[in-house]
Amino acid sequence: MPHYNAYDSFKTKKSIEKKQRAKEKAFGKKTDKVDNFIIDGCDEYGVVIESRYDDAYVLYNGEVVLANLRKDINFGCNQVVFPGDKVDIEETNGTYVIEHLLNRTSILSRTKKDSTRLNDVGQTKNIASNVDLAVIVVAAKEPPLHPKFIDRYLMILQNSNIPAIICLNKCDLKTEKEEEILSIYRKLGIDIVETSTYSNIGIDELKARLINKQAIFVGNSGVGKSSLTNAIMGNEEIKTSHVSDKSKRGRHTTTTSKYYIWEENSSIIDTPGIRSLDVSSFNPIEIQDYFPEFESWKDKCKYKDCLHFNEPYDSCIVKQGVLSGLISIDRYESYLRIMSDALNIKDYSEILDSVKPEEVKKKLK
Ligand SMILES: Nc1nc2c(ncn2[C@@H]2O[C@H](COP(=O)(O)OP(=O)(O)O)[C@@H](O)[C@H]2O)c(=O)[nH]1
Ligand SMILES: [Mg+2]
Ligand SMILES: [Zn+2]
Repeated sequence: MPHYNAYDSFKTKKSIEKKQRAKEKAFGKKTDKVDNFIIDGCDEYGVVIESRYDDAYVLYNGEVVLANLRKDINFGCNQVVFPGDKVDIEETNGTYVIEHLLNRTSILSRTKKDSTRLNDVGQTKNIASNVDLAVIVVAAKEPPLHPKFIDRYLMILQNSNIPAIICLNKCDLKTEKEEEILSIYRKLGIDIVETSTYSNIGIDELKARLINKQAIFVGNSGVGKSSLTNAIMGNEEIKTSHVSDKSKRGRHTTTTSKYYIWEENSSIIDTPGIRSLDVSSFNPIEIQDYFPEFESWKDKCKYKDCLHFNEPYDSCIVKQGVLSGLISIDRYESYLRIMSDALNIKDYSEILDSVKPEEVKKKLK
């Protein structure tokens, strides 16, 4: 696993300097920034369960405490610690302070790692730390299952080097159509667990995947992440919302990521719906790397730097793979959608139409 550290949060000189100035204003002298904030280990660490603007709820010695960030690193930046972070805590007269952050094994981020464009605090979009496994939760229905909801998450997770599985929740509502979509991911070798929190199906299977791991639930609002967390926790502590009948969309109940321990060494981070992956930091030529099924085709494209986008059909073997039905058109559509975001092009429908396999065309008639 690659090693990321908290400097990810203080990415560029510009933002560090800005904070340094703010600190100097507050403390009236130069300090050595965050240099001694990150350490390799300590005797007893706490785990951040919810981070706020300049403090965090930390699970420490079996209880949840509210801890402030150490003064010299607390300068109005809400991107210092994240759920899952291990922190060294000091207590003085009932006041808790996060003195150090333990080195991270992974950090889940919505933006591309090590990008030169991560140049101010507002753009850093880290979600959780030290994640061993991510569960992409989707619903069979309400909201409807669509590959586009899965593909961006797969991209985020691969980019963050975090292993992922898919959990199809609300399997009580599953039909043939959803099974077809799932088969795309089965072919890609992704582990899929089907669950229903209503019928108590698949919960043990899901637990078996999560045991001894720090796991995270990601997925759109309303798919059942909090209900699954409830089912695994085995109590009713976590409130879930009701899908409003009008829009069939879940209402936001979880507004920040939260951390739950359900077994010794086994935890779940429940996240609010992550709206989008920020693709502006990806180089368009790299996006195909996140679509492994293009792999065996793309080297045969006429142009070495083929983007499988605007290139003519007869020069692009990936497009031919889509037309022949050997590459899923839904996945290709996801690819086009992400590419058009990255290239800042609004409409990709013409490209998509040009590769629709005959049977798809017939269906549409
Ligand atoms: N039919 C069905 N509905 C479910 C299931 N699990 C959760 N729901 C409902 O889906 C809605 C959203 O659930 P919630 O856990 O808040 O989703 P979250 O936004 O992903 O955390 C709630 O109304 C739940 O009662 C399930 O297995 N089957
Ligand atoms: Mg929720
Ligand atoms: Zn091509």
